[in-house]
Formats: sequence, structure tokens, C-alpha cells
Amino acid sequence: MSDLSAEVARRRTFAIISHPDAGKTTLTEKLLLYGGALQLAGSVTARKNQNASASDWMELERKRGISVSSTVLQFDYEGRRINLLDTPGHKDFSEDTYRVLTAVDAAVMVIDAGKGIESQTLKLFEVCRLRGIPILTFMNKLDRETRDLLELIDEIENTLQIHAFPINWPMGTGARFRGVYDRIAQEAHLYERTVRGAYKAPVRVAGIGDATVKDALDSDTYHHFVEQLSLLDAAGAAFDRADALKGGTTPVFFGSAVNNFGVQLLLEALLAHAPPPAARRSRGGLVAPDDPGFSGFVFKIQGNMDPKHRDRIAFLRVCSGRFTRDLPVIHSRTGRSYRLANAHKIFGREREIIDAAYAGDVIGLVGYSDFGIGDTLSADGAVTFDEIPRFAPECFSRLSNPNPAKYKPFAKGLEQLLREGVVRVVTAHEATDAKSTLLAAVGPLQFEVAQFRLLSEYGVESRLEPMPWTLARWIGPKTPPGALDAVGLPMQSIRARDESGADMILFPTPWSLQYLSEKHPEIELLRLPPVNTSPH
Ligand SMILES: Nc1nc2c(ncn2[C@@H]2O[C@H](COP(=O)(O)OP(=O)(O)OP(=O)(O)O)[C@@H](O)[C@H]2O)c(=O)[nH]1
Ligand SMILES: [Mg+2]
Repeated sequence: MSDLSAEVARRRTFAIISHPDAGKTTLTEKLLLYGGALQLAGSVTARKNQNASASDWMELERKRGISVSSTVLQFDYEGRRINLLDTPGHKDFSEDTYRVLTAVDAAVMVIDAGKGIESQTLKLFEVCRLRGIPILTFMNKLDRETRDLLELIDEIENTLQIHAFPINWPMGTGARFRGVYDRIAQEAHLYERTVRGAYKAPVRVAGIGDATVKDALDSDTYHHFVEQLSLLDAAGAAFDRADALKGGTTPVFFGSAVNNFGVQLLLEALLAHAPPPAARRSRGGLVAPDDPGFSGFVFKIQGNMDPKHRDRIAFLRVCSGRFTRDLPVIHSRTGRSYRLANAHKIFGREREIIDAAYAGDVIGLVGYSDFGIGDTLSADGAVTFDEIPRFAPECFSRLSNPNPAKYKPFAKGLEQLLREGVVRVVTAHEATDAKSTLLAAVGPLQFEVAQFRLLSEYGVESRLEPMPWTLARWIGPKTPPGALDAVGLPMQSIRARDESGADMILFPTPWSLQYLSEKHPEIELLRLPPVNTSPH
């Protein structure tokens, strides 16, 4: 194997996804603890005591106890280089989560065992399936009362239409949850709780018939566990690893992230069952990860991660070749050449300059203000990746600066947030108010984040006025020239342009949209921007 292939083979790049609050950030933290990347896990539950996690570093995240932005964490574990991406669960931030899914090779789907599959989990799962991303399932919160476990497995199979294979099975649930049984190694892992789960949970490993296991469980729990295990075994299927790598089977793991139960087994399984970086589709065909020419694409921009350095990081997923310091690359959108002198390994908000990176790695490029979300960088400029999904906005607000003296920081802050895609800007066809900016978002929390960050990162107050539109449609290329000028729009609907100048119509209600499309079928209305419109 060449050096390049060997480096690719030892990389694992995955995202943690789920409905809000299932425990993604907590699990991320615990994977870092077990991966040796953190000595002490800052429990998410203890956030109120300022004991923040490595992943939720933003002030708003610490305050609210939710993730509003994805986080990249790179670390080494047992000869592997792991790129772990924690994502926000809330649907208002799904554009960020979907972008992250373009940059990974596998996903861990976290399910709250008390709740089962929730709406956002289902949506994210579908995105993974469309992209062919294999999924490992972590059934979390076994330390609480759960739903019937076999029913949860059935639910995965029926709702998601995927085979679910429990690689391990819990011994007890709720207050009686003592550990998990590894069905492949045929070993019981019995854990002890530690205070707030800050340290690894002491574990004893034993055979199922061992006295240690019987002693650890009360007799009801033990018998129930043995009975369920024999039901699972009676189903007879063996774990089909090849199918799991293709995304047809999801291996299922049980545990409690907060208590560190089952985390080690999940980490080991990730190394065993998540695939190394694969070939990526580009406009010109597949790009192999061990292709010697460097290529990668930017999937995220984040400013002000380090309050001491007010700078902007472009997160790039390396897709092929070898990144080395000072590598000359071509930025495909502008055709300009750059030398990548300032590339970093990222760990939450921390960063460290790196000298080399390979396919699968996510690297942070600091100080390249031209780089935007979706841009490709490559050695010869011939590759273009078309990865980044767009969403139609559903919320609109006017943002204004109540304090003219703060004009400059306000403009600078807003520009940065637009770069990051925290919110988007649209321009009404008939300008009404030059003093405010019309913002568009998938969900209203995005506006809240924008206002919060303007204040905390740029020191400026802002005023937000909600607007009545709830639907946006782009005008398709089939629309005859001038047709739009000739029609009268339904009440309260307006014409606008997106950031790249593409024509849109904003509608207040589904009925107004329906009215226009029935009355004027010549106007092609698209849910997403017409192709070839660059998002910049
Ligand atoms: N009882 C129990 N609570 C847990 C467990 N894992 C996480 N939690 C709690 O669940 C809550 C949500 O956890 P997070 O890790 O922030 O959830 P998340 O999925 O990252 O949430 P978002 O990023 O906002 O979507 C916190 O209060 C955690 O302490 C667990 O194993 N057991
Ligand atoms: Mg989170």
C-alpha cells in the first residue's frame, strides 16, 4: 500500500446526528474522553456551573444548553485519525447539519430510548440514506425508563426501512441499568457510575454465565435479559458487516452517554464498522481519495471562534491527495491561486497548525476571506465538488441598526454572519426601506442566533421586525422573459432576489402560492434555486 493509501485507510470521519436533546453533545464529549482526547469530560448537564463541553463552545450554546452550530473535533485513537463532527439537532439549524453530512463518511444516529425515533432523526436519516452514508445507532439514556427495547428495534426497521442489528444489548434499564452484553464477543460489560460521569466508568468484563453477572443483576432483570437475548438469537441473523458499510443495516449499541456506559464499545465499533474515506462525486466524475492531486471543498465557515483572534475559519473536507504546508491550490469559483500556509487541526474552538492532511480530514483554513461555503480547492483547478445543499427559507425578518454610531461594527458583523450562512439576505424588488436588511431563514432561531452574536461578538444591538412571508419560490428558466412583469402578484406577495441575484417570489400563505401557480402556469416556480446559480 502506498503511503497515501495507508493514510487514507486509517481515517474515520463521521457526524453525530439526532433530534434535539437525544444526547449528541454528551456522547461526543464521552467519545473524546474514551478516545484520550479529553482528560475530564465537562458534563453538558453541568453547564449551569460554567462547566462547558468541548463541543458546545459558543456563548449562546452554553447559555441555552443546545447546540446551534456544528463543531469539528479531530483526534487520534489507536493508530486512527478520527474527525468527529457534532451537529445541532434543532430543525432551524438543519442547513448546518446537512452541510456537515456532505463532509463525512458515516454517521452515528443517537436515539433517546425513552422516546424512540423522533421527527428530526427521521429527516436526517433520510439525508444519510440519500447520500449512501452508513449509520451506526446509539440508543441512549438507558439509565432512565425506556420504551420496550424490542419495540424500539422494530421501530427502527419499520420507520426507517433498514435492518437493525443489535450488536449489544442492555442488562437492565432505568435504575437497574448495569451494563451491556456484547453479542459478537459474547461478553458482558458491567459498569460502575462515576460522579457526573467525568471519568471513565470502571468496567468488569465477564461471560454471561459467570457469577459476577448474576450477582450484579437482580434475578428479575437477569431473567428478563436472558429471555430477550434468546429471542434475538432465535431471530438467527448474523451481523452483515458488508451490508452495514453500504448503509443497508444499522448496527445498534445501547448505553448511557451521561454515565459513560457503552461508550468504549461504540468507539471501538466506529473503528471497525465505519468506512474509511471513499471516492467523491465531482462535476467531472469520481475523485478517488488516494488520487495524488489534492482536492477538497469548504462546507462551513465560522468566525470569531477564538475571542482573542477575530478571524474567520473555512472548514475544508479533504477529498484527495496530500495537503502539505504552503501547498499551492486553485480556488475553482474564482480561478485564483492561493498558498495554504495557514491550515489548522481543529478541536472545538482550539486549533493547532498542521503540516499534513489527507482525504477524510477536516482542516480549518484561517484568513482566506474569499473562500465561501461550497467552494472547491484543488491542485490543478480542474475539480469541482457540487455538494452543498440549499434550503428554501420559511421565515423572514427585517433587521436594522438602532444606533447609527455603530454603523461599522454592525455592517461588519452582519457581513460575517451572512458569510457563515447563519441567516441569508434577500433583496426586495421594490426597495422599501434602505435602513434595514431583509433576512431569510429556515427557522426563527436563526434570527435569534444572529442577534445574539451581533451583540456578543460585535457589541451591537439590533432590531428585528418579523415579516409576513412563509414561503419562497425561485423563478425557473422556463419562465418566458418579461412574463413576471406582466402578472399581478397575489396580496402581500413580493418579488425579491437572493444573494446571487436569482429572482424569487415570497408568499405569505400556501394559498397565495397556489393561486399564482394556477392562474399563471407560464411562471415556473422552483422550490430550490435554479441550477448553475452559485450561492455566492
Ligand atoms: N439521563 C440521561 N440524560 C442524558 C444522557 N445523555 C445525555 N443526557 C442529557 O440530555 C440532555 C441533552 O443532552 P445534549 O448532549 O446537549 O443533547 P444534544 O443531542 O446535543 O442536543 P442538541 O445539540 O441541542 O440537539 C442533557 O441534559 C444531558 O445531560 C443519558 O445517558 N442519560
Ligand atoms: Mg448538542
